[in-house]
Amino acid sequence: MSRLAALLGAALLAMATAASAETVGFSQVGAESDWRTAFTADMRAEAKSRGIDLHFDDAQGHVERQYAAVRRFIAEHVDAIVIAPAVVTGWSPVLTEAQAAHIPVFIADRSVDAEPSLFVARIGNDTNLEGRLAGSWLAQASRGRCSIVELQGSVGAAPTIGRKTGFAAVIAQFPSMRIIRSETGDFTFEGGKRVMEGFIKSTDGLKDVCAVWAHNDDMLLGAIAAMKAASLHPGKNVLMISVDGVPNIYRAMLAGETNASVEVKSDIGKYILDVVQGYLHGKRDYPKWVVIPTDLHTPEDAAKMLLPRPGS
Ligand code: GZL
Repeated sequence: MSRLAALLGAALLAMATAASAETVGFSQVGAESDWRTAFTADMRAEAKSRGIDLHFDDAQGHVERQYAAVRRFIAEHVDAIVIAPAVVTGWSPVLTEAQAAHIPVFIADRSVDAEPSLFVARIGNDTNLEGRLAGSWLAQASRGRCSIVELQGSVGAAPTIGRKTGFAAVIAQFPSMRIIRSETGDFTFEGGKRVMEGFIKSTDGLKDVCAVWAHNDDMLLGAIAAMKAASLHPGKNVLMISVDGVPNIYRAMLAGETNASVEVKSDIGKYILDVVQGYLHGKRDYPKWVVIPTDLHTPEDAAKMLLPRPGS
């Protein structure tokens, strides 16, 4: 009898656990960069560790697919929806539909320009600060005299807007610092390589260029590949700076090919799901923006930054 009772108890516990597990829809931008794929892996692992049933959708960079994913999550009657938005605009209609269905929405990573009442909170980094930190580092490294080429992120994405604005605000204080070329590489390695190949082939090439500023590490790594193929020396006679702090940028620092990266934490699943589960369990005093901290790293930090993180 005791064996049967134990089996029944285990079955009831499993049923109760399954019944209490939250179902969360997660609409992800895509898989355009090492930062993005690390964020996705972290969200999947964190959801699994919490027994959350994660409905995942990769929009492959197309915001229209994100709208469709959110509508699918609504039809699936998920308990909550997390969105990492590809672009800042166009979100109000589908967020209104989620609100009408009484499903709480949480914005993760990038921001949206929608009415704040349409989502519980945004859990994400300060992209304008990232641009300012990069601009400040370059002003110091170049002693305030630098002609810069810029590799922009995806058009209309919050990190593109924030980093460009923050960086420009800092260099505007230095009359001898200016951006002489700027194009989008869409946050990808291939995009950065293609844009840099175009800069190198242009009339003046990289003559007089003091620095390359890229809105993320993947584009800078692509630019480094293009520069090395043209027998140029990135990180030596051209200062190189980017954003994200992915492992390959620290490897490039150790190889002397880049000089600084502003870290954007990608292991943010715990922060996001803490807010989601807290809200589902009745907590209501969240700020509209839960800020994820950032920091700038240089080659002196690179070896340490490549060590396994505690708890990883
Ligand atoms: C973090 C994230 C950005 C990364 C890029 O702001 O939204 O998008 O910097 C990614 O690598 O494509």
